[in-house]
Amino acid sequence: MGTVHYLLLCAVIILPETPALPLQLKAESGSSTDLEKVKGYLDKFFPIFTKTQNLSIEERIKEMQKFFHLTVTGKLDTETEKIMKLPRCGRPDVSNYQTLPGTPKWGKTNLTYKILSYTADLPRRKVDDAIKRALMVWSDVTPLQFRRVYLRRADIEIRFARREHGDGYPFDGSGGTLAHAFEPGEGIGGDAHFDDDEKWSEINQDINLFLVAAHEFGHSLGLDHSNVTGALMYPIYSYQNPETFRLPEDDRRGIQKLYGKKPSSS
Ligand code: TQI
Ligand code: CA
Ligand code: ZN
Ligand code: ZN
Repeated sequence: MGTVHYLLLCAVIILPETPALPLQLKAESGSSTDLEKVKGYLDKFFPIFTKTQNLSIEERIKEMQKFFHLTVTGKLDTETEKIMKLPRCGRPDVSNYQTLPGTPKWGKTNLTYKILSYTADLPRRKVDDAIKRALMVWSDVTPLQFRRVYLRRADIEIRFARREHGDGYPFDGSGGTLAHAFEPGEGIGGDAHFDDDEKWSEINQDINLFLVAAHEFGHSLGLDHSNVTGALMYPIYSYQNPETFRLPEDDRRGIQKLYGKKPSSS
């Protein structure tokens, strides 16, 4: 039995478009919704600072700004608001996670995968191709090898599904969660599910299947989120051209810590 790492669901915190103002000012003028939303965001993603009761909201914002390498002002400026509006997920960002808790990993290097269902957004062969390339991101830098199977059960079973789909982690319709994956293990372990209420795409604009799949397979192989901006396992979706995609160094170090380097081909 696998565990899906979902302590908190991804959330899009929508903050009203307003110029940067000190928080107290915002809270005083009109409703306190801004302040409540910011608190909600910080409670959700920076809970470590909630426990330290003495920290003011400014100080907590400063901590968040430090983490994201923003200008540390303690104020809800445009830059900070922008980050808060991005789709976020997972657990707190405070430490440098690389591998999942308990360091689950596959005890073999030959892994199988199976595609159980498809999305109507893309032709089947595009899906096959995106999945294959997303796995290659990881097999290119480790001794891992992936082989597709069609009939028997596979280590990594991939499917597109909507809403409740039998694992107790229902998808949420368009937006929000895009996909999830289970840590290495028997049964559902390693499996990756994609929300078919998203608009999946091969290239840009919408949600790029290759990039999301590469991220999910990182989880399927035992990686957790990284706090290195630009890493594939960084918990904010940022579009990169899949054609020129290169696995960032942070992710490479993470996966090689688990499985070692790719043996030089003889
Ligand atoms: N799905 C989350 C994710 O894969 C689910 C999740 C949260 C998760 N915490 C986890 C899975 C810890 C395993 C371990 O991160 S998501 C992104 C990104 C999502 C998000 O739909 O929010 C990508 C899926 F990084 F862009 F935010 C893919 Cl790339
Ligand atoms: Ca969704
Ligand atoms: Zn699922
Ligand atoms: Zn993730």
